[in-house]
Parts: sequence; C-alpha cells; structure tokens
Amino acid sequence: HTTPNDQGDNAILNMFQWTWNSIAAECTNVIGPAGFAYVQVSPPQEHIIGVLGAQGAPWWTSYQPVSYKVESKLGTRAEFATMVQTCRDAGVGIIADAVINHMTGQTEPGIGWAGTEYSEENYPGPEGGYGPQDFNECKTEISNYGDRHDVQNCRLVGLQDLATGSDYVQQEIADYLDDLASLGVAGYRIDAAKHMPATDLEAIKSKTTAAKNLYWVHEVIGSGGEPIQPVEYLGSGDSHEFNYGRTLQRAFNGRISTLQRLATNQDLLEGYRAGVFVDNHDTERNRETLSYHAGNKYLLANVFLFSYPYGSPSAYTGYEFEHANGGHDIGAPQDTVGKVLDAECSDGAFTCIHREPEIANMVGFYNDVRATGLNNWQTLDGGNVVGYGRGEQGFVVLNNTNASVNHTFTTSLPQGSYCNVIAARDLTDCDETFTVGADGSVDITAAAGKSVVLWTKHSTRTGDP
Ligand code: LAG
Ligand code: CA
Repeated sequence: HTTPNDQGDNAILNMFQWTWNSIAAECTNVIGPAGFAYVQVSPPQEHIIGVLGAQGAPWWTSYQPVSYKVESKLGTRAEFATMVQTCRDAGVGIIADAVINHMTGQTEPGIGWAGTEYSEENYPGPEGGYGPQDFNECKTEISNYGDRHDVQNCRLVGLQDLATGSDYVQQEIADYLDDLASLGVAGYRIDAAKHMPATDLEAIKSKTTAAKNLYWVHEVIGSGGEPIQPVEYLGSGDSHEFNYGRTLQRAFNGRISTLQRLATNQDLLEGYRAGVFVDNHDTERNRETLSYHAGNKYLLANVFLFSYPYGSPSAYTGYEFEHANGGHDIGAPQDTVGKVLDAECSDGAFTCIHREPEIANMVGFYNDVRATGLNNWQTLDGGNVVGYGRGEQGFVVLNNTNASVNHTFTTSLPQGSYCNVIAARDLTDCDETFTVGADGSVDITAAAGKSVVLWTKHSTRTGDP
C-alpha cells in the first residue's frame, strides 16, 4: 500500500495489564525476536485507586482517569520511558491506550494514584485540568444506542463525559498525546472513540504537534443498525473492526470454510484500514469473541489471524480469569497498595499465550507473506478442515474438528522439505516435517484441533545451498 496508514499495517501484541517493567523484558526476550511491530499497552495515565479488596483493585480502574500524569499501577513515568526505549531497541513500538472520552465515574471526592485530589467534574491537573464547564450537559447514563447525540454526550457507564467539542478540552487531550509522543510512543488506541464525534477527534489530532504523525487506531464498536460506524473515524486513523472477531467466533464454533471470502465482505472495513483481533480485554470477558478459554479453537483462530490477508492483526495476552461475576474479576496480582506485580510466565497468573507457537511463530510468517495473495483454498470434511496458501511462500492447514485428518493438498510451494512452523516452540527446531513434491502437492496429517503451517523460510528446499 502507499497510504499514510501503512504504519499500522503490522503485527501488534495487546498486553493487557502488563507492567511497564515486564513489557520491557518481554520486548527484548520474546516480542522483538518474534517480529511484532507494536505492543499495545493498558492506559498509562493516573487513575482512581478504587476499593482495594483482599486481592486488590479491579483491572478497570485503568479506565477512570484522574489526570494525564503518566503514573499508574502499571508503573512510573520513568519506567514507562524505559519500556519505550527498551522496546524500540528490540524493534517494537509502543501503542498507548488513550482514555480521553471521560474522566472518572466517581461522585464522591477522592485521591488518584499519583496523589491528585479530585471530586465529581473537578480535576485540578495541571495535566488534564478540568472543571464542570469542561463536561457535557447530559449527566445521565447513555440510554439509546440508536441516538447519536445520546451516545456521544451522555455518560458511558456513569463516566463523566468530557466536552470534547471544546477548544480547551481538545488542547488538554492533544497535550497529553504529545506528552506520550515525547516519551517515544509509536501510536494510540483511542478508547471509546464511538463516544466522541469523529470531527472532535480530527480536531484533537490537528492540535497535536508530534502525535499527529503517529499511528492512531480508533476503538469503535461497530454494531449493525446503530448510527455511528467505524468508517466515520477513518479521517484520523484506522478503526477496529469488531465484526472480524465476532465472525471468527461464529466460524470456529460452526464451519470455518465460511471464512474463505471474509476479506471481500462488504460489511467490513477495507482491510488496510481495519485493526483486527481474535479478542481483546472486553470481548474475552463479555464472550463477544473467542478467548483463551476456548483452547485449541482460540489457537487456530490466531493462526488464521496471522495467515489470512485482512487487516492489521493484533494478538492479545492477558491474565487468567473466571467468567463468574460478569467478568468483573479482581484483576492481575497486586501488592498491598494495588501496584500490579510484574508478569511472570512461570506462575500461571498471566496466560502468556503469546509465547505459544500459534502466535509467536506466526508473526514472522505474517511479515514474510503479507505482500502475497491468498491461493489454493481447499475445504474438506464438511467445512471444518481448510487449507490455503500465500503466494509461493506459505501454506496453512487448519483442522477445526476433533479427529485427526489426512489429505493431499495442492500448493504453490516450491519442492522441498518443510517444517511445521507451529509444531516446535522454537523456530530453530524442526519437530514435524512435510515433503512438497515437484507438482506442489503435499500429504499432510493434521492432529485434531491443530494446524500445520509450511513456510519457505522454515524449509530445506530442493536445490537450496
Ligand atoms: C472501553 N472502551 O470503549 C474500554 O475498553 C472498557 O474496558 C471500559 O470499561 C470503557 N470503554 C470505559 O473506558 C471498563 C469496564 C467497566 C468499568 C469502566 C470504568 O468494562 O465495567 O466501569 O472500565 O472503570 C466501572 C463499573 C461500572 C461503573 C463505572 C464508573 O463496572 O459499574 O458505573 O466503573 O464508576
Ligand atoms: Ca463523549
């Protein structure tokens, strides 16, 4: 592509509630080497402390800003800056989750994470300094998603709704985004974008100096029949395409052959403007999409995410939780004051699912094949075993059944001996080999619920030195 949005046409890893220190280490050890272009981090600004129960505060205190100081339960400003630099050294840019539609939902006075004293519609700043005049007139809950004005001016789950149409508010937000840019971030996920007029976001962007040159992706939860749609926001960046994750859940719970023509679905954003994911922190909780709880189907969906040509793929990694209590789980492990503890992949609290070969090993494949087209689509077994190729470089088999499947597939791969990209933890190992003949055919056995991925960069092609 030759559009300004090329900066987003890249693999992203969304690391929910990981601390800055643990992300820095993971960039060096795993994320950079895997080939991810970006990590999306949880909101970095000062937030409410919340009620510290026996196990700490809930995760969602991150979404109730008290000021735009970069100080949070995930780390200090200095730690944030170090993370940005460390990740950059590993070839990874940081996308910050920018919560700019609202401040807290608190009606009682309180003290924020960094010590800022606030009360309803009063936030002293100076970073994000707001008074009652800076909030919208509608002080009640959003009640009608069919009414644009209601969705954009009333309170989302009771959160005090900023008057994002005002010059002053726009400049405060622009300064915050520029401050993050000065710390070296590569882009922004604009939280709750649907709840701000697209023209306000364009105005905010034009008021920034450095931030306007970075990657912006709008979290617009598109829903059929609603007046506000993700396509409206393309004037200030890409938009998330929630129908992608919903479609994947339907397909993997039904027939995956239905995914063949996903990229040409007229109801979806054009791929080069769409941010797509199997799940995010909201959808894994509200069951709108698959999540790690779905086991093999989730891993297969991630292989699809990185091998089917549509959108900027974002893998997701968070911590283990139960669906009980409406997804209002107690949050990641914290210390006694609510500071989130560094993620350890050994202790089982964080899923670390991004280290699975279906994600970690597929990023390099994605980077290598992304300029190629989809070819040789083959559907077997009533629609739940598919094979497809990417140019002359890659071939994927997804077995979404609970039986092992054997078939001779047609591919455009050069003759040679190929390792299954997702069979081994480490791409320097080869745990499973398949032989592609001179005519491109290959006899593949895919275990129940598993995938086979062949890639020229993970092969010994006949005639190679
Ligand atoms: C988002 N995108 O548009 C975030 O992805 C989503 O996670 C945020 O909600 C929401 N918008 C606001 O930024 C999360 C939780 C909510 C939580 C909210 C604020 O899903 O459950 O609301 O963050 O912390 C919580 C309580 C509500 C209460 C509200 C205000 O659950 O019952 O009304 O706080 O006190
Ligand atoms: Ca709003």
